[in-house]
Amino acid sequence: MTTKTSIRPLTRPLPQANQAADACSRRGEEIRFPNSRTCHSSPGPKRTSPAKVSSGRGWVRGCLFATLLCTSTVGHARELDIVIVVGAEGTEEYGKKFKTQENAWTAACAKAGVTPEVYRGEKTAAELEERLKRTKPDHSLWLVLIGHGTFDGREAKFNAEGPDFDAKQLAGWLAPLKQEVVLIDTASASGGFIRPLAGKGRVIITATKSADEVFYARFGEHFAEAIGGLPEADLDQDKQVSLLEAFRHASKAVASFYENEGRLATEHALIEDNGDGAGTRRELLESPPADAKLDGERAAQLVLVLSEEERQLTEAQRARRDALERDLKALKEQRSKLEDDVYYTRLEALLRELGEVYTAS
Ligand SMILES: [Ca+2]
Ligand SMILES: [Ca+2]
Repeated sequence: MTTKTSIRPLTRPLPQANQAADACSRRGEEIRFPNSRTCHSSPGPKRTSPAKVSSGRGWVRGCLFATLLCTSTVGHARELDIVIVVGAEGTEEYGKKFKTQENAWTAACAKAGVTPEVYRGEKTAAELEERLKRTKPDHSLWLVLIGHGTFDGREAKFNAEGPDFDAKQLAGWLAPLKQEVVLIDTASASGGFIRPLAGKGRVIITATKSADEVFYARFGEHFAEAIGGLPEADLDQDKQVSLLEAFRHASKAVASFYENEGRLATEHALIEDNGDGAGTRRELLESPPADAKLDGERAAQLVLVLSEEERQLTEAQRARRDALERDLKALKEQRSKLEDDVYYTRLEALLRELGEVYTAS
């Protein structure tokens, strides 16, 4: 666990900060601390993978993991519940597709050390409502919807066996939950689930951009394949696939499908994790407009199948680390508005706390 430490100006960086600076130097970045050395190098080696994405945190994590003084190779238990809902298949062909997705999720959960709960059948809606009432408050929840969706012009619905349920109903069932909730709705018309369900502590991924996109959505097939750790989906090459990476991989695969088929795309996936109720498409993440408030920051930190290094952190350590990384990103975004001394003092303090998270294990 992290212990709170009063921060005072350093005459030289702590070992962790020093190593962060060294790693930074190797990558051709610049980092300076007040009253300490400047680390400034020529451009580092060029990245060879065109798919690799700069997360802005990789170098920090890399060198801090190198300082992780962990004597145990046993991973910590996950405080994560995965609830999978499989809807009405409609036809045998779709039933097979849904089963393939369910199997991919089950396999991914097995790799993650999490036992998924699967709901299907005539009582799906009622059983899901009851299940959500029993959610453990100290566990985060991922809810995965696999199936068809519908839109009657007013409400987007998930087509369960037995009675359907709509976005407002699901929002009501989830309302009492205080923990972080991830909703991955891979059904057609799922875009209609974003606005009623968005909010603080929510990550929502939908196969379509609106309730109007009602044709069968392929997004879920690719997402289920990626979330288990598909190497091609690991854009930042940290040996794990985040929710954001799975979203980007699946969105791109869907776009390629329609392009290769010469067909007009009938599905455009969205991700929403900043709580404003407006989802972001992959294309915007590829070329973000200046000052755009895009989604994806939190989703980039959430992973089902953790890398070997990540498994050495407890959930509490990971949560603290994730919060510090968000603070680090926010600080960098304010860089132009801050005096050098203020910026580097805050940067140093954050790196020091990050170091404490890793050495506390
Ligand atoms: Ca990754
Ligand atoms: Ca948003």
